Amino acid sequence: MKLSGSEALVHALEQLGVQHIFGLPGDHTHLYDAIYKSRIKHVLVRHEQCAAHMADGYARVSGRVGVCDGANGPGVTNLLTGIAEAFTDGIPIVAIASNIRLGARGRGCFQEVDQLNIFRPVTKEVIDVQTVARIPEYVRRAFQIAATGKPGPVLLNLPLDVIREQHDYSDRELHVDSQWGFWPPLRPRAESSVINMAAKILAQSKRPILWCGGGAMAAHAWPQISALARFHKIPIVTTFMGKGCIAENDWLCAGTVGQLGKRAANELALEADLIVAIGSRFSNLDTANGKIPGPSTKVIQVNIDPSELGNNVRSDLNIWSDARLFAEDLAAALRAEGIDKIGEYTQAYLEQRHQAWMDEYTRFPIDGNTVDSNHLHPGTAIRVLNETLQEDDVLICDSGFNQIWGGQYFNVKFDGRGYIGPRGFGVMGFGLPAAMGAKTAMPNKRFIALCGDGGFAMVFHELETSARHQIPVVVVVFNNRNLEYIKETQRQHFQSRFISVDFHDIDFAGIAGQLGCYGVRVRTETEFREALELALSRDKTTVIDVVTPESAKPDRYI
Ligand SMILES: Cc1ncc(C[n+]2csc(CCOP(=O)(O)OP(=O)(O)O)c2C)c(N)n1
Ligand SMILES: [Mg+2]
Repeated sequence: MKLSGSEALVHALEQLGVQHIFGLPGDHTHLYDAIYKSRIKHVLVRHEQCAAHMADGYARVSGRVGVCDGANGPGVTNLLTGIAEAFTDGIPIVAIASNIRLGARGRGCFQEVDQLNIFRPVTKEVIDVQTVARIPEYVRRAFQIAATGKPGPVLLNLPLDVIREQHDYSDRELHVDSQWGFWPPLRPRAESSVINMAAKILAQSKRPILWCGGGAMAAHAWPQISALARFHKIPIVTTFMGKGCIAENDWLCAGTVGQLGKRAANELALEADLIVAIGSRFSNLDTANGKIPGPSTKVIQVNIDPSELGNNVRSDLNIWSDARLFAEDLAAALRAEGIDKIGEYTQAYLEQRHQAWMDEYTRFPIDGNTVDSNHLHPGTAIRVLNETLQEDDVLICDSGFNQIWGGQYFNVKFDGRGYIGPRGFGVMGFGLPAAMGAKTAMPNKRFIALCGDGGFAMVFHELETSARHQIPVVVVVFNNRNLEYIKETQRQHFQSRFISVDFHDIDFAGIAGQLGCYGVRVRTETEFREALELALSRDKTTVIDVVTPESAKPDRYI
């Protein structure tokens, strides 16, 4: 069949089940014309960084590989920050990068930049397409690499002359296997001897915990992991990336662990004699810079990326496996040995720990944080979110204190991805576009972006995108009129010599109105509750600008 490179590309994307692409055009109009003639919907954004975040949010909730695009030169470099977030969080995205003509390379022509090398450190692979006949093959390869192993982004670099060229494709050249459009498409399994060893160590432990990270979520392993925990009564702590691996109102869940985590989880992790870490790389935040696990705690580390095993924390048993298969296989091994309850923890003890964590947020405002009738404390706002949101609503956080408020106190009420955050890279501006991407993938679910005023101001232009494409989300902005996460450091360590952390007050509700969305500014619990309930019932994006005290900060235990 005779097709242009662009048409072959779109044909390949269709075979992979791609339904949406987020991006902004440039010289690759040829590709846009091919999309125009296809079943794929193009979501025009206002800034390419947001296109990458949208593809990221889309991928996280849907189990599909996210797709975004940018125009040669600045459009592609604008994608970079969003792609770096996906890389550090292990989220599969294919970034379609148009590039100047292959024939013009090296002559410093308009918009020439070394896209290939700029993206190498933040992608699993950079694919430079040089032959029109191989476009479908390269598309397949991009998706396959993005989705398999530890997922992550791939840059598909497409010179303009290659996508404009015509080629008479054979059926074989055109065929792309649809399995690579979804993740994880394949799951590696550990040998049974290793699983048996893990079962033995676990059965002998007295205070075991499961420690679940982003890899557990990437493997969609929450049904198997929560079943394992519930059957054998093993408590779970999660990293921020693993939050929701078991419903947080379950007494077996002790909450988020690490430097920004909660007391209950950290204490449990420190007193554990065995940590079974599933899909966690033991990052510096999660180990509180090496304070957890304690020196006498045994560690079994399970990861799909063998280079993570024993990398940050000494591990007594390394298991190279998909998280879901590991949980399944371990459960089967324990069953085969007739092992029922594991460890010495009593339900009463774990329940009391869980309750202590649950009670904490209901006590806000605490710790001397200033609050008056003109300001709503973020802790109170989280309580209102917990009381108002329904079981399968999803909170998507930004970077800054808002993410920590959400990570520590938001209560995921089901086993699964009820909380999403930019954990690996901590990029400001993630919340709104990631929520829009998620909503595009799952239009029947409700997504609530929780942002700081600093992060939201970097991306609020996408409200217009949300109005134009009818992608309704709820945005809650904790508006403290400053970069409080940084300001607190200046307060603590620089004797409050504040520099470049304070803004003028922006009324984001007013901006939302200008951009075709609803907006409301609230200052009290009642106003927030009413605004939230209304926002959740609407089919248009609402921004709730919550006027918070300037210096409210979440707890840090470790
Ligand atoms: C793009 C980007 N720039 C800078 C930072 C460094 N940084 C981390 S948190 C933060 C402050 C965030 O302020 P805001 O969004 O208002 O949230 P708050 O901490 O006030 O709740 C900054 C500047 C970052 N993470 N990302
Ligand atoms: Mg702020």
